[in-house]
Amino acid sequence: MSVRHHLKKHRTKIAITLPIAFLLASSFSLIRDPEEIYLSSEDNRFVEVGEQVTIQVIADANEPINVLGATIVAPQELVSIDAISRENSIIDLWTQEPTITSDNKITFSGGMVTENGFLGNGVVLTFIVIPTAEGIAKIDIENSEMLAHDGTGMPVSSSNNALVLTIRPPEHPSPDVNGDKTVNLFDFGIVSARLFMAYERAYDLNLDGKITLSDIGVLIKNMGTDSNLGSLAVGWI
Ligand SMILES: [Ca+2]
Ligand SMILES: [Ca+2]
Repeated sequence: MSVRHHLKKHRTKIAITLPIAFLLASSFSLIRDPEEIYLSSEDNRFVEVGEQVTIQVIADANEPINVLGATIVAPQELVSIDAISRENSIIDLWTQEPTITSDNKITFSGGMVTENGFLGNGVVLTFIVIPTAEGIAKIDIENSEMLAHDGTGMPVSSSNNALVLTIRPPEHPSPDVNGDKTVNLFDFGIVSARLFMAYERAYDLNLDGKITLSDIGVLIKNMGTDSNLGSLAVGWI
Protein backbone atom coordinates (compact mmCIF):
# COMPACT_ATOMS: atom_id res chain seq x y z
CA MET A 1 0.00 0.00 0.00
CA SER A 2 1.44 3.38 -0.96
CA VAL A 3 2.02 5.99 1.73
CA ARG A 4 -0.41 8.32 0.02
CA HIS A 5 -3.06 5.67 -0.10
CA HIS A 6 -2.45 4.84 3.53
CA LEU A 7 -2.73 8.51 4.54
CA LYS A 8 -5.89 8.92 2.52
CA LYS A 9 -7.46 5.81 3.97
CA HIS A 10 -6.61 6.77 7.53
CA ARG A 11 -6.93 10.52 7.23
CA THR A 12 -9.61 10.86 9.88
CA LYS A 13 -7.84 8.56 12.27
CA ILE A 14 -4.55 10.44 11.84
CA ALA A 15 -6.25 13.83 12.18
CA ILE A 16 -7.62 12.77 15.57
CA THR A 17 -4.65 10.72 16.80
CA LEU A 18 -1.88 13.25 16.11
CA PRO A 19 -3.21 16.09 18.32
CA ILE A 20 -3.95 13.56 21.08
CA ALA A 21 -0.43 12.12 20.85
CA PHE A 22 0.96 15.66 20.96
CA LEU A 23 -1.11 16.56 24.03
CA LEU A 24 -0.03 13.40 25.82
CA ALA A 25 3.62 13.92 24.88
CA SER A 26 3.53 17.48 26.20
CA SER A 27 1.84 16.27 29.39
CA PHE A 28 4.50 13.69 30.12
CA SER A 29 7.50 15.59 28.77
CA LEU A 30 10.65 14.64 30.66
CA ILE A 31 13.11 16.27 28.29
CA ARG A 32 15.35 18.78 30.03
CA ASP A 33 18.63 20.52 29.38
CA PRO A 34 21.68 19.21 31.27
CA GLU A 35 22.38 22.36 33.32
CA GLU A 36 19.54 24.43 34.57
CA ILE A 37 17.78 26.27 37.32
CA TYR A 38 14.10 25.59 37.46
CA LEU A 39 11.03 26.18 39.59
CA SER A 40 9.02 23.33 40.99
CA SER A 41 5.71 23.51 42.78
CA GLU A 42 5.20 20.88 45.46
CA ASP A 43 1.50 21.48 45.18
CA ASN A 44 -0.75 21.34 42.19
CA ARG A 45 -0.08 24.26 39.84
CA PHE A 46 -3.83 24.78 39.37
CA VAL A 47 -4.35 27.03 42.35
CA GLU A 48 -6.99 29.37 43.70
CA VAL A 49 -6.96 32.94 44.91
CA GLY A 50 -5.78 33.11 48.52
CA GLU A 51 -4.14 29.66 48.59
CA GLN A 52 -0.55 29.29 49.81
CA VAL A 53 1.62 27.89 47.02
CA THR A 54 5.04 26.51 47.92
CA ILE A 55 7.64 26.75 45.16
CA GLN A 56 11.17 25.37 45.16
CA VAL A 57 14.08 26.77 43.19
CA ILE A 58 16.05 23.74 42.01
CA ALA A 59 19.54 23.61 40.51
CA ASP A 60 20.36 20.74 38.22
CA ALA A 61 24.05 20.37 37.34
CA ASN A 62 25.59 17.59 35.28
CA GLU A 63 29.06 19.08 35.66
CA PRO A 64 30.38 20.35 39.01
CA ILE A 65 29.52 23.97 39.87
CA ASN A 66 30.41 26.07 42.91
CA VAL A 67 28.60 29.38 42.40
CA LEU A 68 25.06 30.09 41.38
CA GLY A 69 22.68 33.01 41.37
CA ALA A 70 19.46 34.21 39.78
CA THR A 71 16.49 36.54 40.08
CA ILE A 72 12.96 35.17 40.46
CA VAL A 73 10.28 37.43 39.00
CA ALA A 74 6.59 37.06 39.86
CA PRO A 75 3.79 39.12 38.25
CA GLN A 76 2.66 41.65 40.87
CA GLU A 77 -0.89 41.90 39.57
CA LEU A 78 -1.50 38.15 40.08
CA VAL A 79 0.57 36.89 43.01
CA SER A 80 2.47 38.22 46.00
CA ILE A 81 5.61 36.58 47.33
CA ASP A 82 4.96 35.85 50.98
CA ALA A 83 8.01 34.16 52.50
CA ILE A 84 11.42 32.64 51.70
CA SER A 85 13.15 29.70 53.33
CA ARG A 86 16.81 28.73 52.90
CA GLU A 87 16.33 25.45 54.75
CA ASN A 88 18.19 22.49 53.15
CA SER A 89 19.80 24.79 50.58
CA ILE A 90 22.74 23.50 48.59
CA ILE A 91 24.29 26.98 49.03
CA ASP A 92 26.68 27.17 52.00
CA LEU A 93 27.71 30.79 51.71
CA TRP A 94 25.30 33.47 50.52
CA THR A 95 26.99 36.39 48.74
CA GLN A 96 23.55 37.91 48.28
CA GLU A 97 20.94 36.77 50.78
CA PRO A 98 17.58 36.05 49.15
CA THR A 99 15.11 38.80 50.01
CA ILE A 100 11.76 39.88 48.61
CA THR A 101 12.00 43.22 46.85
CA SER A 102 9.17 45.76 46.58
CA ASP A 103 8.70 44.86 42.90
CA ASN A 104 7.92 41.19 43.71
CA LYS A 105 11.34 39.72 42.92
CA ILE A 106 13.82 37.52 44.77
CA THR A 107 17.49 37.98 43.93
CA PHE A 108 20.13 35.69 45.35
CA SER A 109 23.63 34.35 44.82
CA GLY A 110 26.00 32.14 46.73
CA GLY A 111 28.52 29.35 46.67
CA MET A 112 29.07 25.75 47.65
CA VAL A 113 32.16 25.10 49.73
CA THR A 114 32.92 21.48 48.96
CA GLU A 115 35.98 19.85 47.48
CA ASN A 116 34.19 18.49 44.46
CA GLY A 117 31.69 21.28 43.89
CA PHE A 118 27.99 20.60 43.52
CA LEU A 119 26.77 17.95 41.15
CA GLY A 120 23.22 16.72 40.64
CA ASN A 121 19.86 18.05 41.63
CA GLY A 122 19.28 20.14 44.77
CA VAL A 123 17.09 22.76 46.42
CA VAL A 124 18.49 26.30 46.33
CA LEU A 125 15.63 27.93 48.23
CA THR A 126 11.91 27.61 48.86
CA PHE A 127 9.39 30.43 48.70
CA ILE A 128 5.66 30.88 49.13
CA VAL A 129 3.41 32.88 46.82
CA ILE A 130 -0.21 33.80 47.41
CA PRO A 131 -2.35 34.26 44.30
CA THR A 132 -4.32 37.53 44.47
CA ALA A 133 -6.28 37.50 41.19
CA GLU A 134 -7.61 35.08 38.57
CA GLY A 135 -5.34 34.50 35.55
CA ILE A 136 -2.17 32.82 34.33
CA ALA A 137 0.86 33.77 36.41
CA LYS A 138 4.23 33.05 34.84
CA ILE A 139 6.88 33.00 37.54
CA ASP A 140 10.17 33.45 35.77
CA ILE A 141 13.90 33.16 36.37
CA GLU A 142 16.15 35.95 35.11
CA ASN A 143 19.92 36.50 35.07
CA SER A 144 20.68 32.96 36.15
CA GLU A 145 24.32 32.03 36.43
CA MET A 146 26.18 28.84 37.31
CA LEU A 147 29.98 28.82 37.53
CA ALA A 148 32.13 25.76 36.87
CA HIS A 149 34.07 24.15 39.73
CA ASP A 150 37.09 23.43 37.53
CA GLY A 151 39.45 26.21 38.57
CA THR A 152 38.40 28.50 35.72
CA GLY A 153 35.22 29.84 37.32
CA MET A 154 33.73 30.09 33.86
CA PRO A 155 29.95 30.18 33.48
CA VAL A 156 28.50 26.84 32.43
CA SER A 157 25.77 27.09 29.86
CA SER A 158 22.50 26.84 31.66
CA SER A 159 18.84 27.28 30.98
CA ASN A 160 15.87 28.42 33.01
CA ASN A 161 12.46 26.92 33.35
CA ALA A 162 9.62 29.17 34.38
CA LEU A 163 6.62 27.94 36.35
CA VAL A 164 3.12 28.77 35.19
CA LEU A 165 0.35 28.90 37.78
CA THR A 166 -3.25 28.87 36.62
CA ILE A 167 -5.24 30.82 39.19
CA ARG A 168 -8.98 30.27 39.55
CA PRO A 169 -11.46 32.24 41.65
CA PRO A 170 -11.72 31.33 45.34
CA GLU A 171 -13.57 28.11 46.26
CA HIS A 172 -13.84 26.90 42.64
CA PRO A 173 -12.97 23.22 42.01
CA SER A 174 -9.67 22.55 40.23
CA PRO A 175 -9.91 21.72 36.50
CA ASP A 176 -7.30 19.04 37.25
CA VAL A 177 -10.05 16.76 38.52
CA ASN A 178 -7.87 13.63 38.82
CA GLY A 179 -5.11 15.54 40.63
CA ASP A 180 -2.18 14.49 38.42
CA LYS A 181 -0.92 18.09 38.14
CA THR A 182 -1.91 18.57 34.53
CA VAL A 183 -5.15 19.26 32.70
CA ASN A 184 -5.51 16.94 29.73
CA LEU A 185 -7.74 14.38 28.06
CA PHE A 186 -7.99 12.26 31.23
CA ASP A 187 -9.73 15.14 33.02
CA PHE A 188 -11.84 15.71 29.93
CA GLY A 189 -12.99 12.08 30.03
CA ILE A 190 -13.88 12.26 33.71
CA VAL A 191 -15.90 15.49 33.49
CA SER A 192 -17.61 14.34 30.26
CA ALA A 193 -18.88 11.23 32.06
CA ARG A 194 -20.16 13.44 34.89
CA LEU A 195 -22.56 15.18 32.49
CA PHE A 196 -24.74 12.09 32.84
CA MET A 197 -24.34 11.44 36.54
CA ALA A 198 -25.62 12.92 39.79
CA TYR A 199 -24.35 16.40 40.65
CA GLU A 200 -21.07 16.65 42.51
CA ARG A 201 -19.55 19.98 43.34
CA ALA A 202 -16.01 18.78 42.56
CA TYR A 203 -16.83 18.67 38.83
CA ASP A 204 -18.82 21.91 38.68
CA LEU A 205 -15.84 23.92 37.45
CA ASN A 206 -17.72 27.20 36.94
CA LEU A 207 -19.68 26.65 40.14
CA ASP A 208 -23.13 27.39 38.70
CA GLY A 209 -24.83 24.48 40.49
CA LYS A 210 -24.95 22.03 37.57
CA ILE A 211 -22.58 19.99 35.40
CA THR A 212 -22.95 21.10 31.79
CA LEU A 213 -20.91 21.72 28.65
CA SER A 214 -19.83 25.02 30.21
CA ASP A 215 -17.74 23.02 32.68
CA ILE A 216 -16.16 21.12 29.79
CA GLY A 217 -15.48 24.57 28.27
CA VAL A 218 -13.58 25.63 31.40
CA LEU A 219 -11.58 22.40 31.19
CA ILE A 220 -10.67 22.90 27.53
CA LYS A 221 -9.56 26.47 28.20
CA ASN A 222 -7.17 25.14 30.84
CA MET A 223 -5.71 22.35 28.70
CA GLY A 224 -2.14 22.71 27.62
CA THR A 225 -1.36 25.89 29.56
CA ASP A 226 1.72 24.14 30.98
CA SER A 227 3.12 23.38 27.55
CA ASN A 228 4.14 25.71 24.76
CA LEU A 229 0.91 25.40 22.86
CA GLY A 230 0.48 29.15 23.02
CA SER A 231 -1.28 31.32 25.53
CA LEU A 232 -4.80 30.07 25.90
CA ALA A 233 -7.42 32.20 27.52
CA VAL A 234 -8.59 31.09 30.93
CA GLY A 235 -12.05 31.80 32.23
CA TRP A 236 -14.51 30.32 34.63
CA ILE A 237 -17.65 32.04 33.42
CA1 LIG B 1 -5.40 15.91 35.49
CA1 LIG C 1 -21.23 24.10 36.06
